[in-house]
Amino acid sequence: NTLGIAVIGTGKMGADHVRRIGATVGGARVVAVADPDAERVKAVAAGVEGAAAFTDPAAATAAPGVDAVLIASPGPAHEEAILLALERELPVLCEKPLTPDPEGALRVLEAERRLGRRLVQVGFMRRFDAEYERLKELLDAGGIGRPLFLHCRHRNAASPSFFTSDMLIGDSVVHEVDAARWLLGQEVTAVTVLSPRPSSAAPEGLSDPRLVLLETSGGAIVDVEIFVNCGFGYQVRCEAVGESGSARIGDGHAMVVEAGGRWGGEIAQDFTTRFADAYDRQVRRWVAAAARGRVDGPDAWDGYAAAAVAEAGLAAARSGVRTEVRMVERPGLYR
Ligand code: ISE
Repeated sequence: NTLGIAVIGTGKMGADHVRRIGATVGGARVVAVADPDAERVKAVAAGVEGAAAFTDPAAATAAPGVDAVLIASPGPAHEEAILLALERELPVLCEKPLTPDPEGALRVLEAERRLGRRLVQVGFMRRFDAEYERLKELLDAGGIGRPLFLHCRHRNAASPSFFTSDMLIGDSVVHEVDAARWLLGQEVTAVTVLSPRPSSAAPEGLSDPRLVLLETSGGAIVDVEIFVNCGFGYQVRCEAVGESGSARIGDGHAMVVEAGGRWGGEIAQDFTTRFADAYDRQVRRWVAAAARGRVDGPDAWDGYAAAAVAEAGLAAARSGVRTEVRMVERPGLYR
């Protein structure tokens, strides 16, 4: 029995997921794709046998054979697409951010509360990355003692033309927010954002890079350098410092070449390359759980928490002062 998937949004991530479902994910196939760009969606559908193209997400979600929905449209379009899927009680994998603001995420939580079950997984794919998993195992086993700091570096070679200063926090640092919550098993309670004079490589008006400080409920501190026009490649690093040791991931030294009197390696240029395995495993796990009508990855609560932290981060970036995160109490469904 194959799971029929509707993919909403056929930009960079949506097209990559369509390719992935065809190439590396068993037990599932794409039966519908939707994108407001009619030419683009037709071209993507043409590459998949039996996939129908739509410009309207509602029509794609209601198409025959759709058992689950993968949402990869821009953040502001997520809420509507999720609610459409939930109306039909379909399992959802939604790219991050779940919603750009906590209010939208709360409406998703409310829709799941009415259904009485969780159907939404958020695309925090770092939880499926082998290095992150090892770090989490080490921390959980107490291998470096109580964590004091996470020092994170998040660099993109270049930002796309539509990228804004808010997106450095809401679209990029949101990954570190989720990774920190997951690795530490704590909530983020306060955010401070420092913005140096922008890099001259950053597009006009973009506050890039930035330093984001997160405080957590267990008294740890997470510092994140976000630099989305670093020029040289895609790098995501994390060093955990605990009371009795430290551990580092993301050096990317999978292969070191020594030749011609030099040593060196390659730096991935893009997240679809660096996290290719994580994306594959994420979608496979989602498909396996969705086939049983379940969610076993990061859920809507995780999406809400990240949105609440992002909201505090945006306020902190504007005001320049430390801003506390406001969150509702965790509903029973998510405990
Ligand atoms: C993008 O949306 C991602 O999710 C990438 O992982 C991140 O590195 C990038 O900065 C975001 O724009």
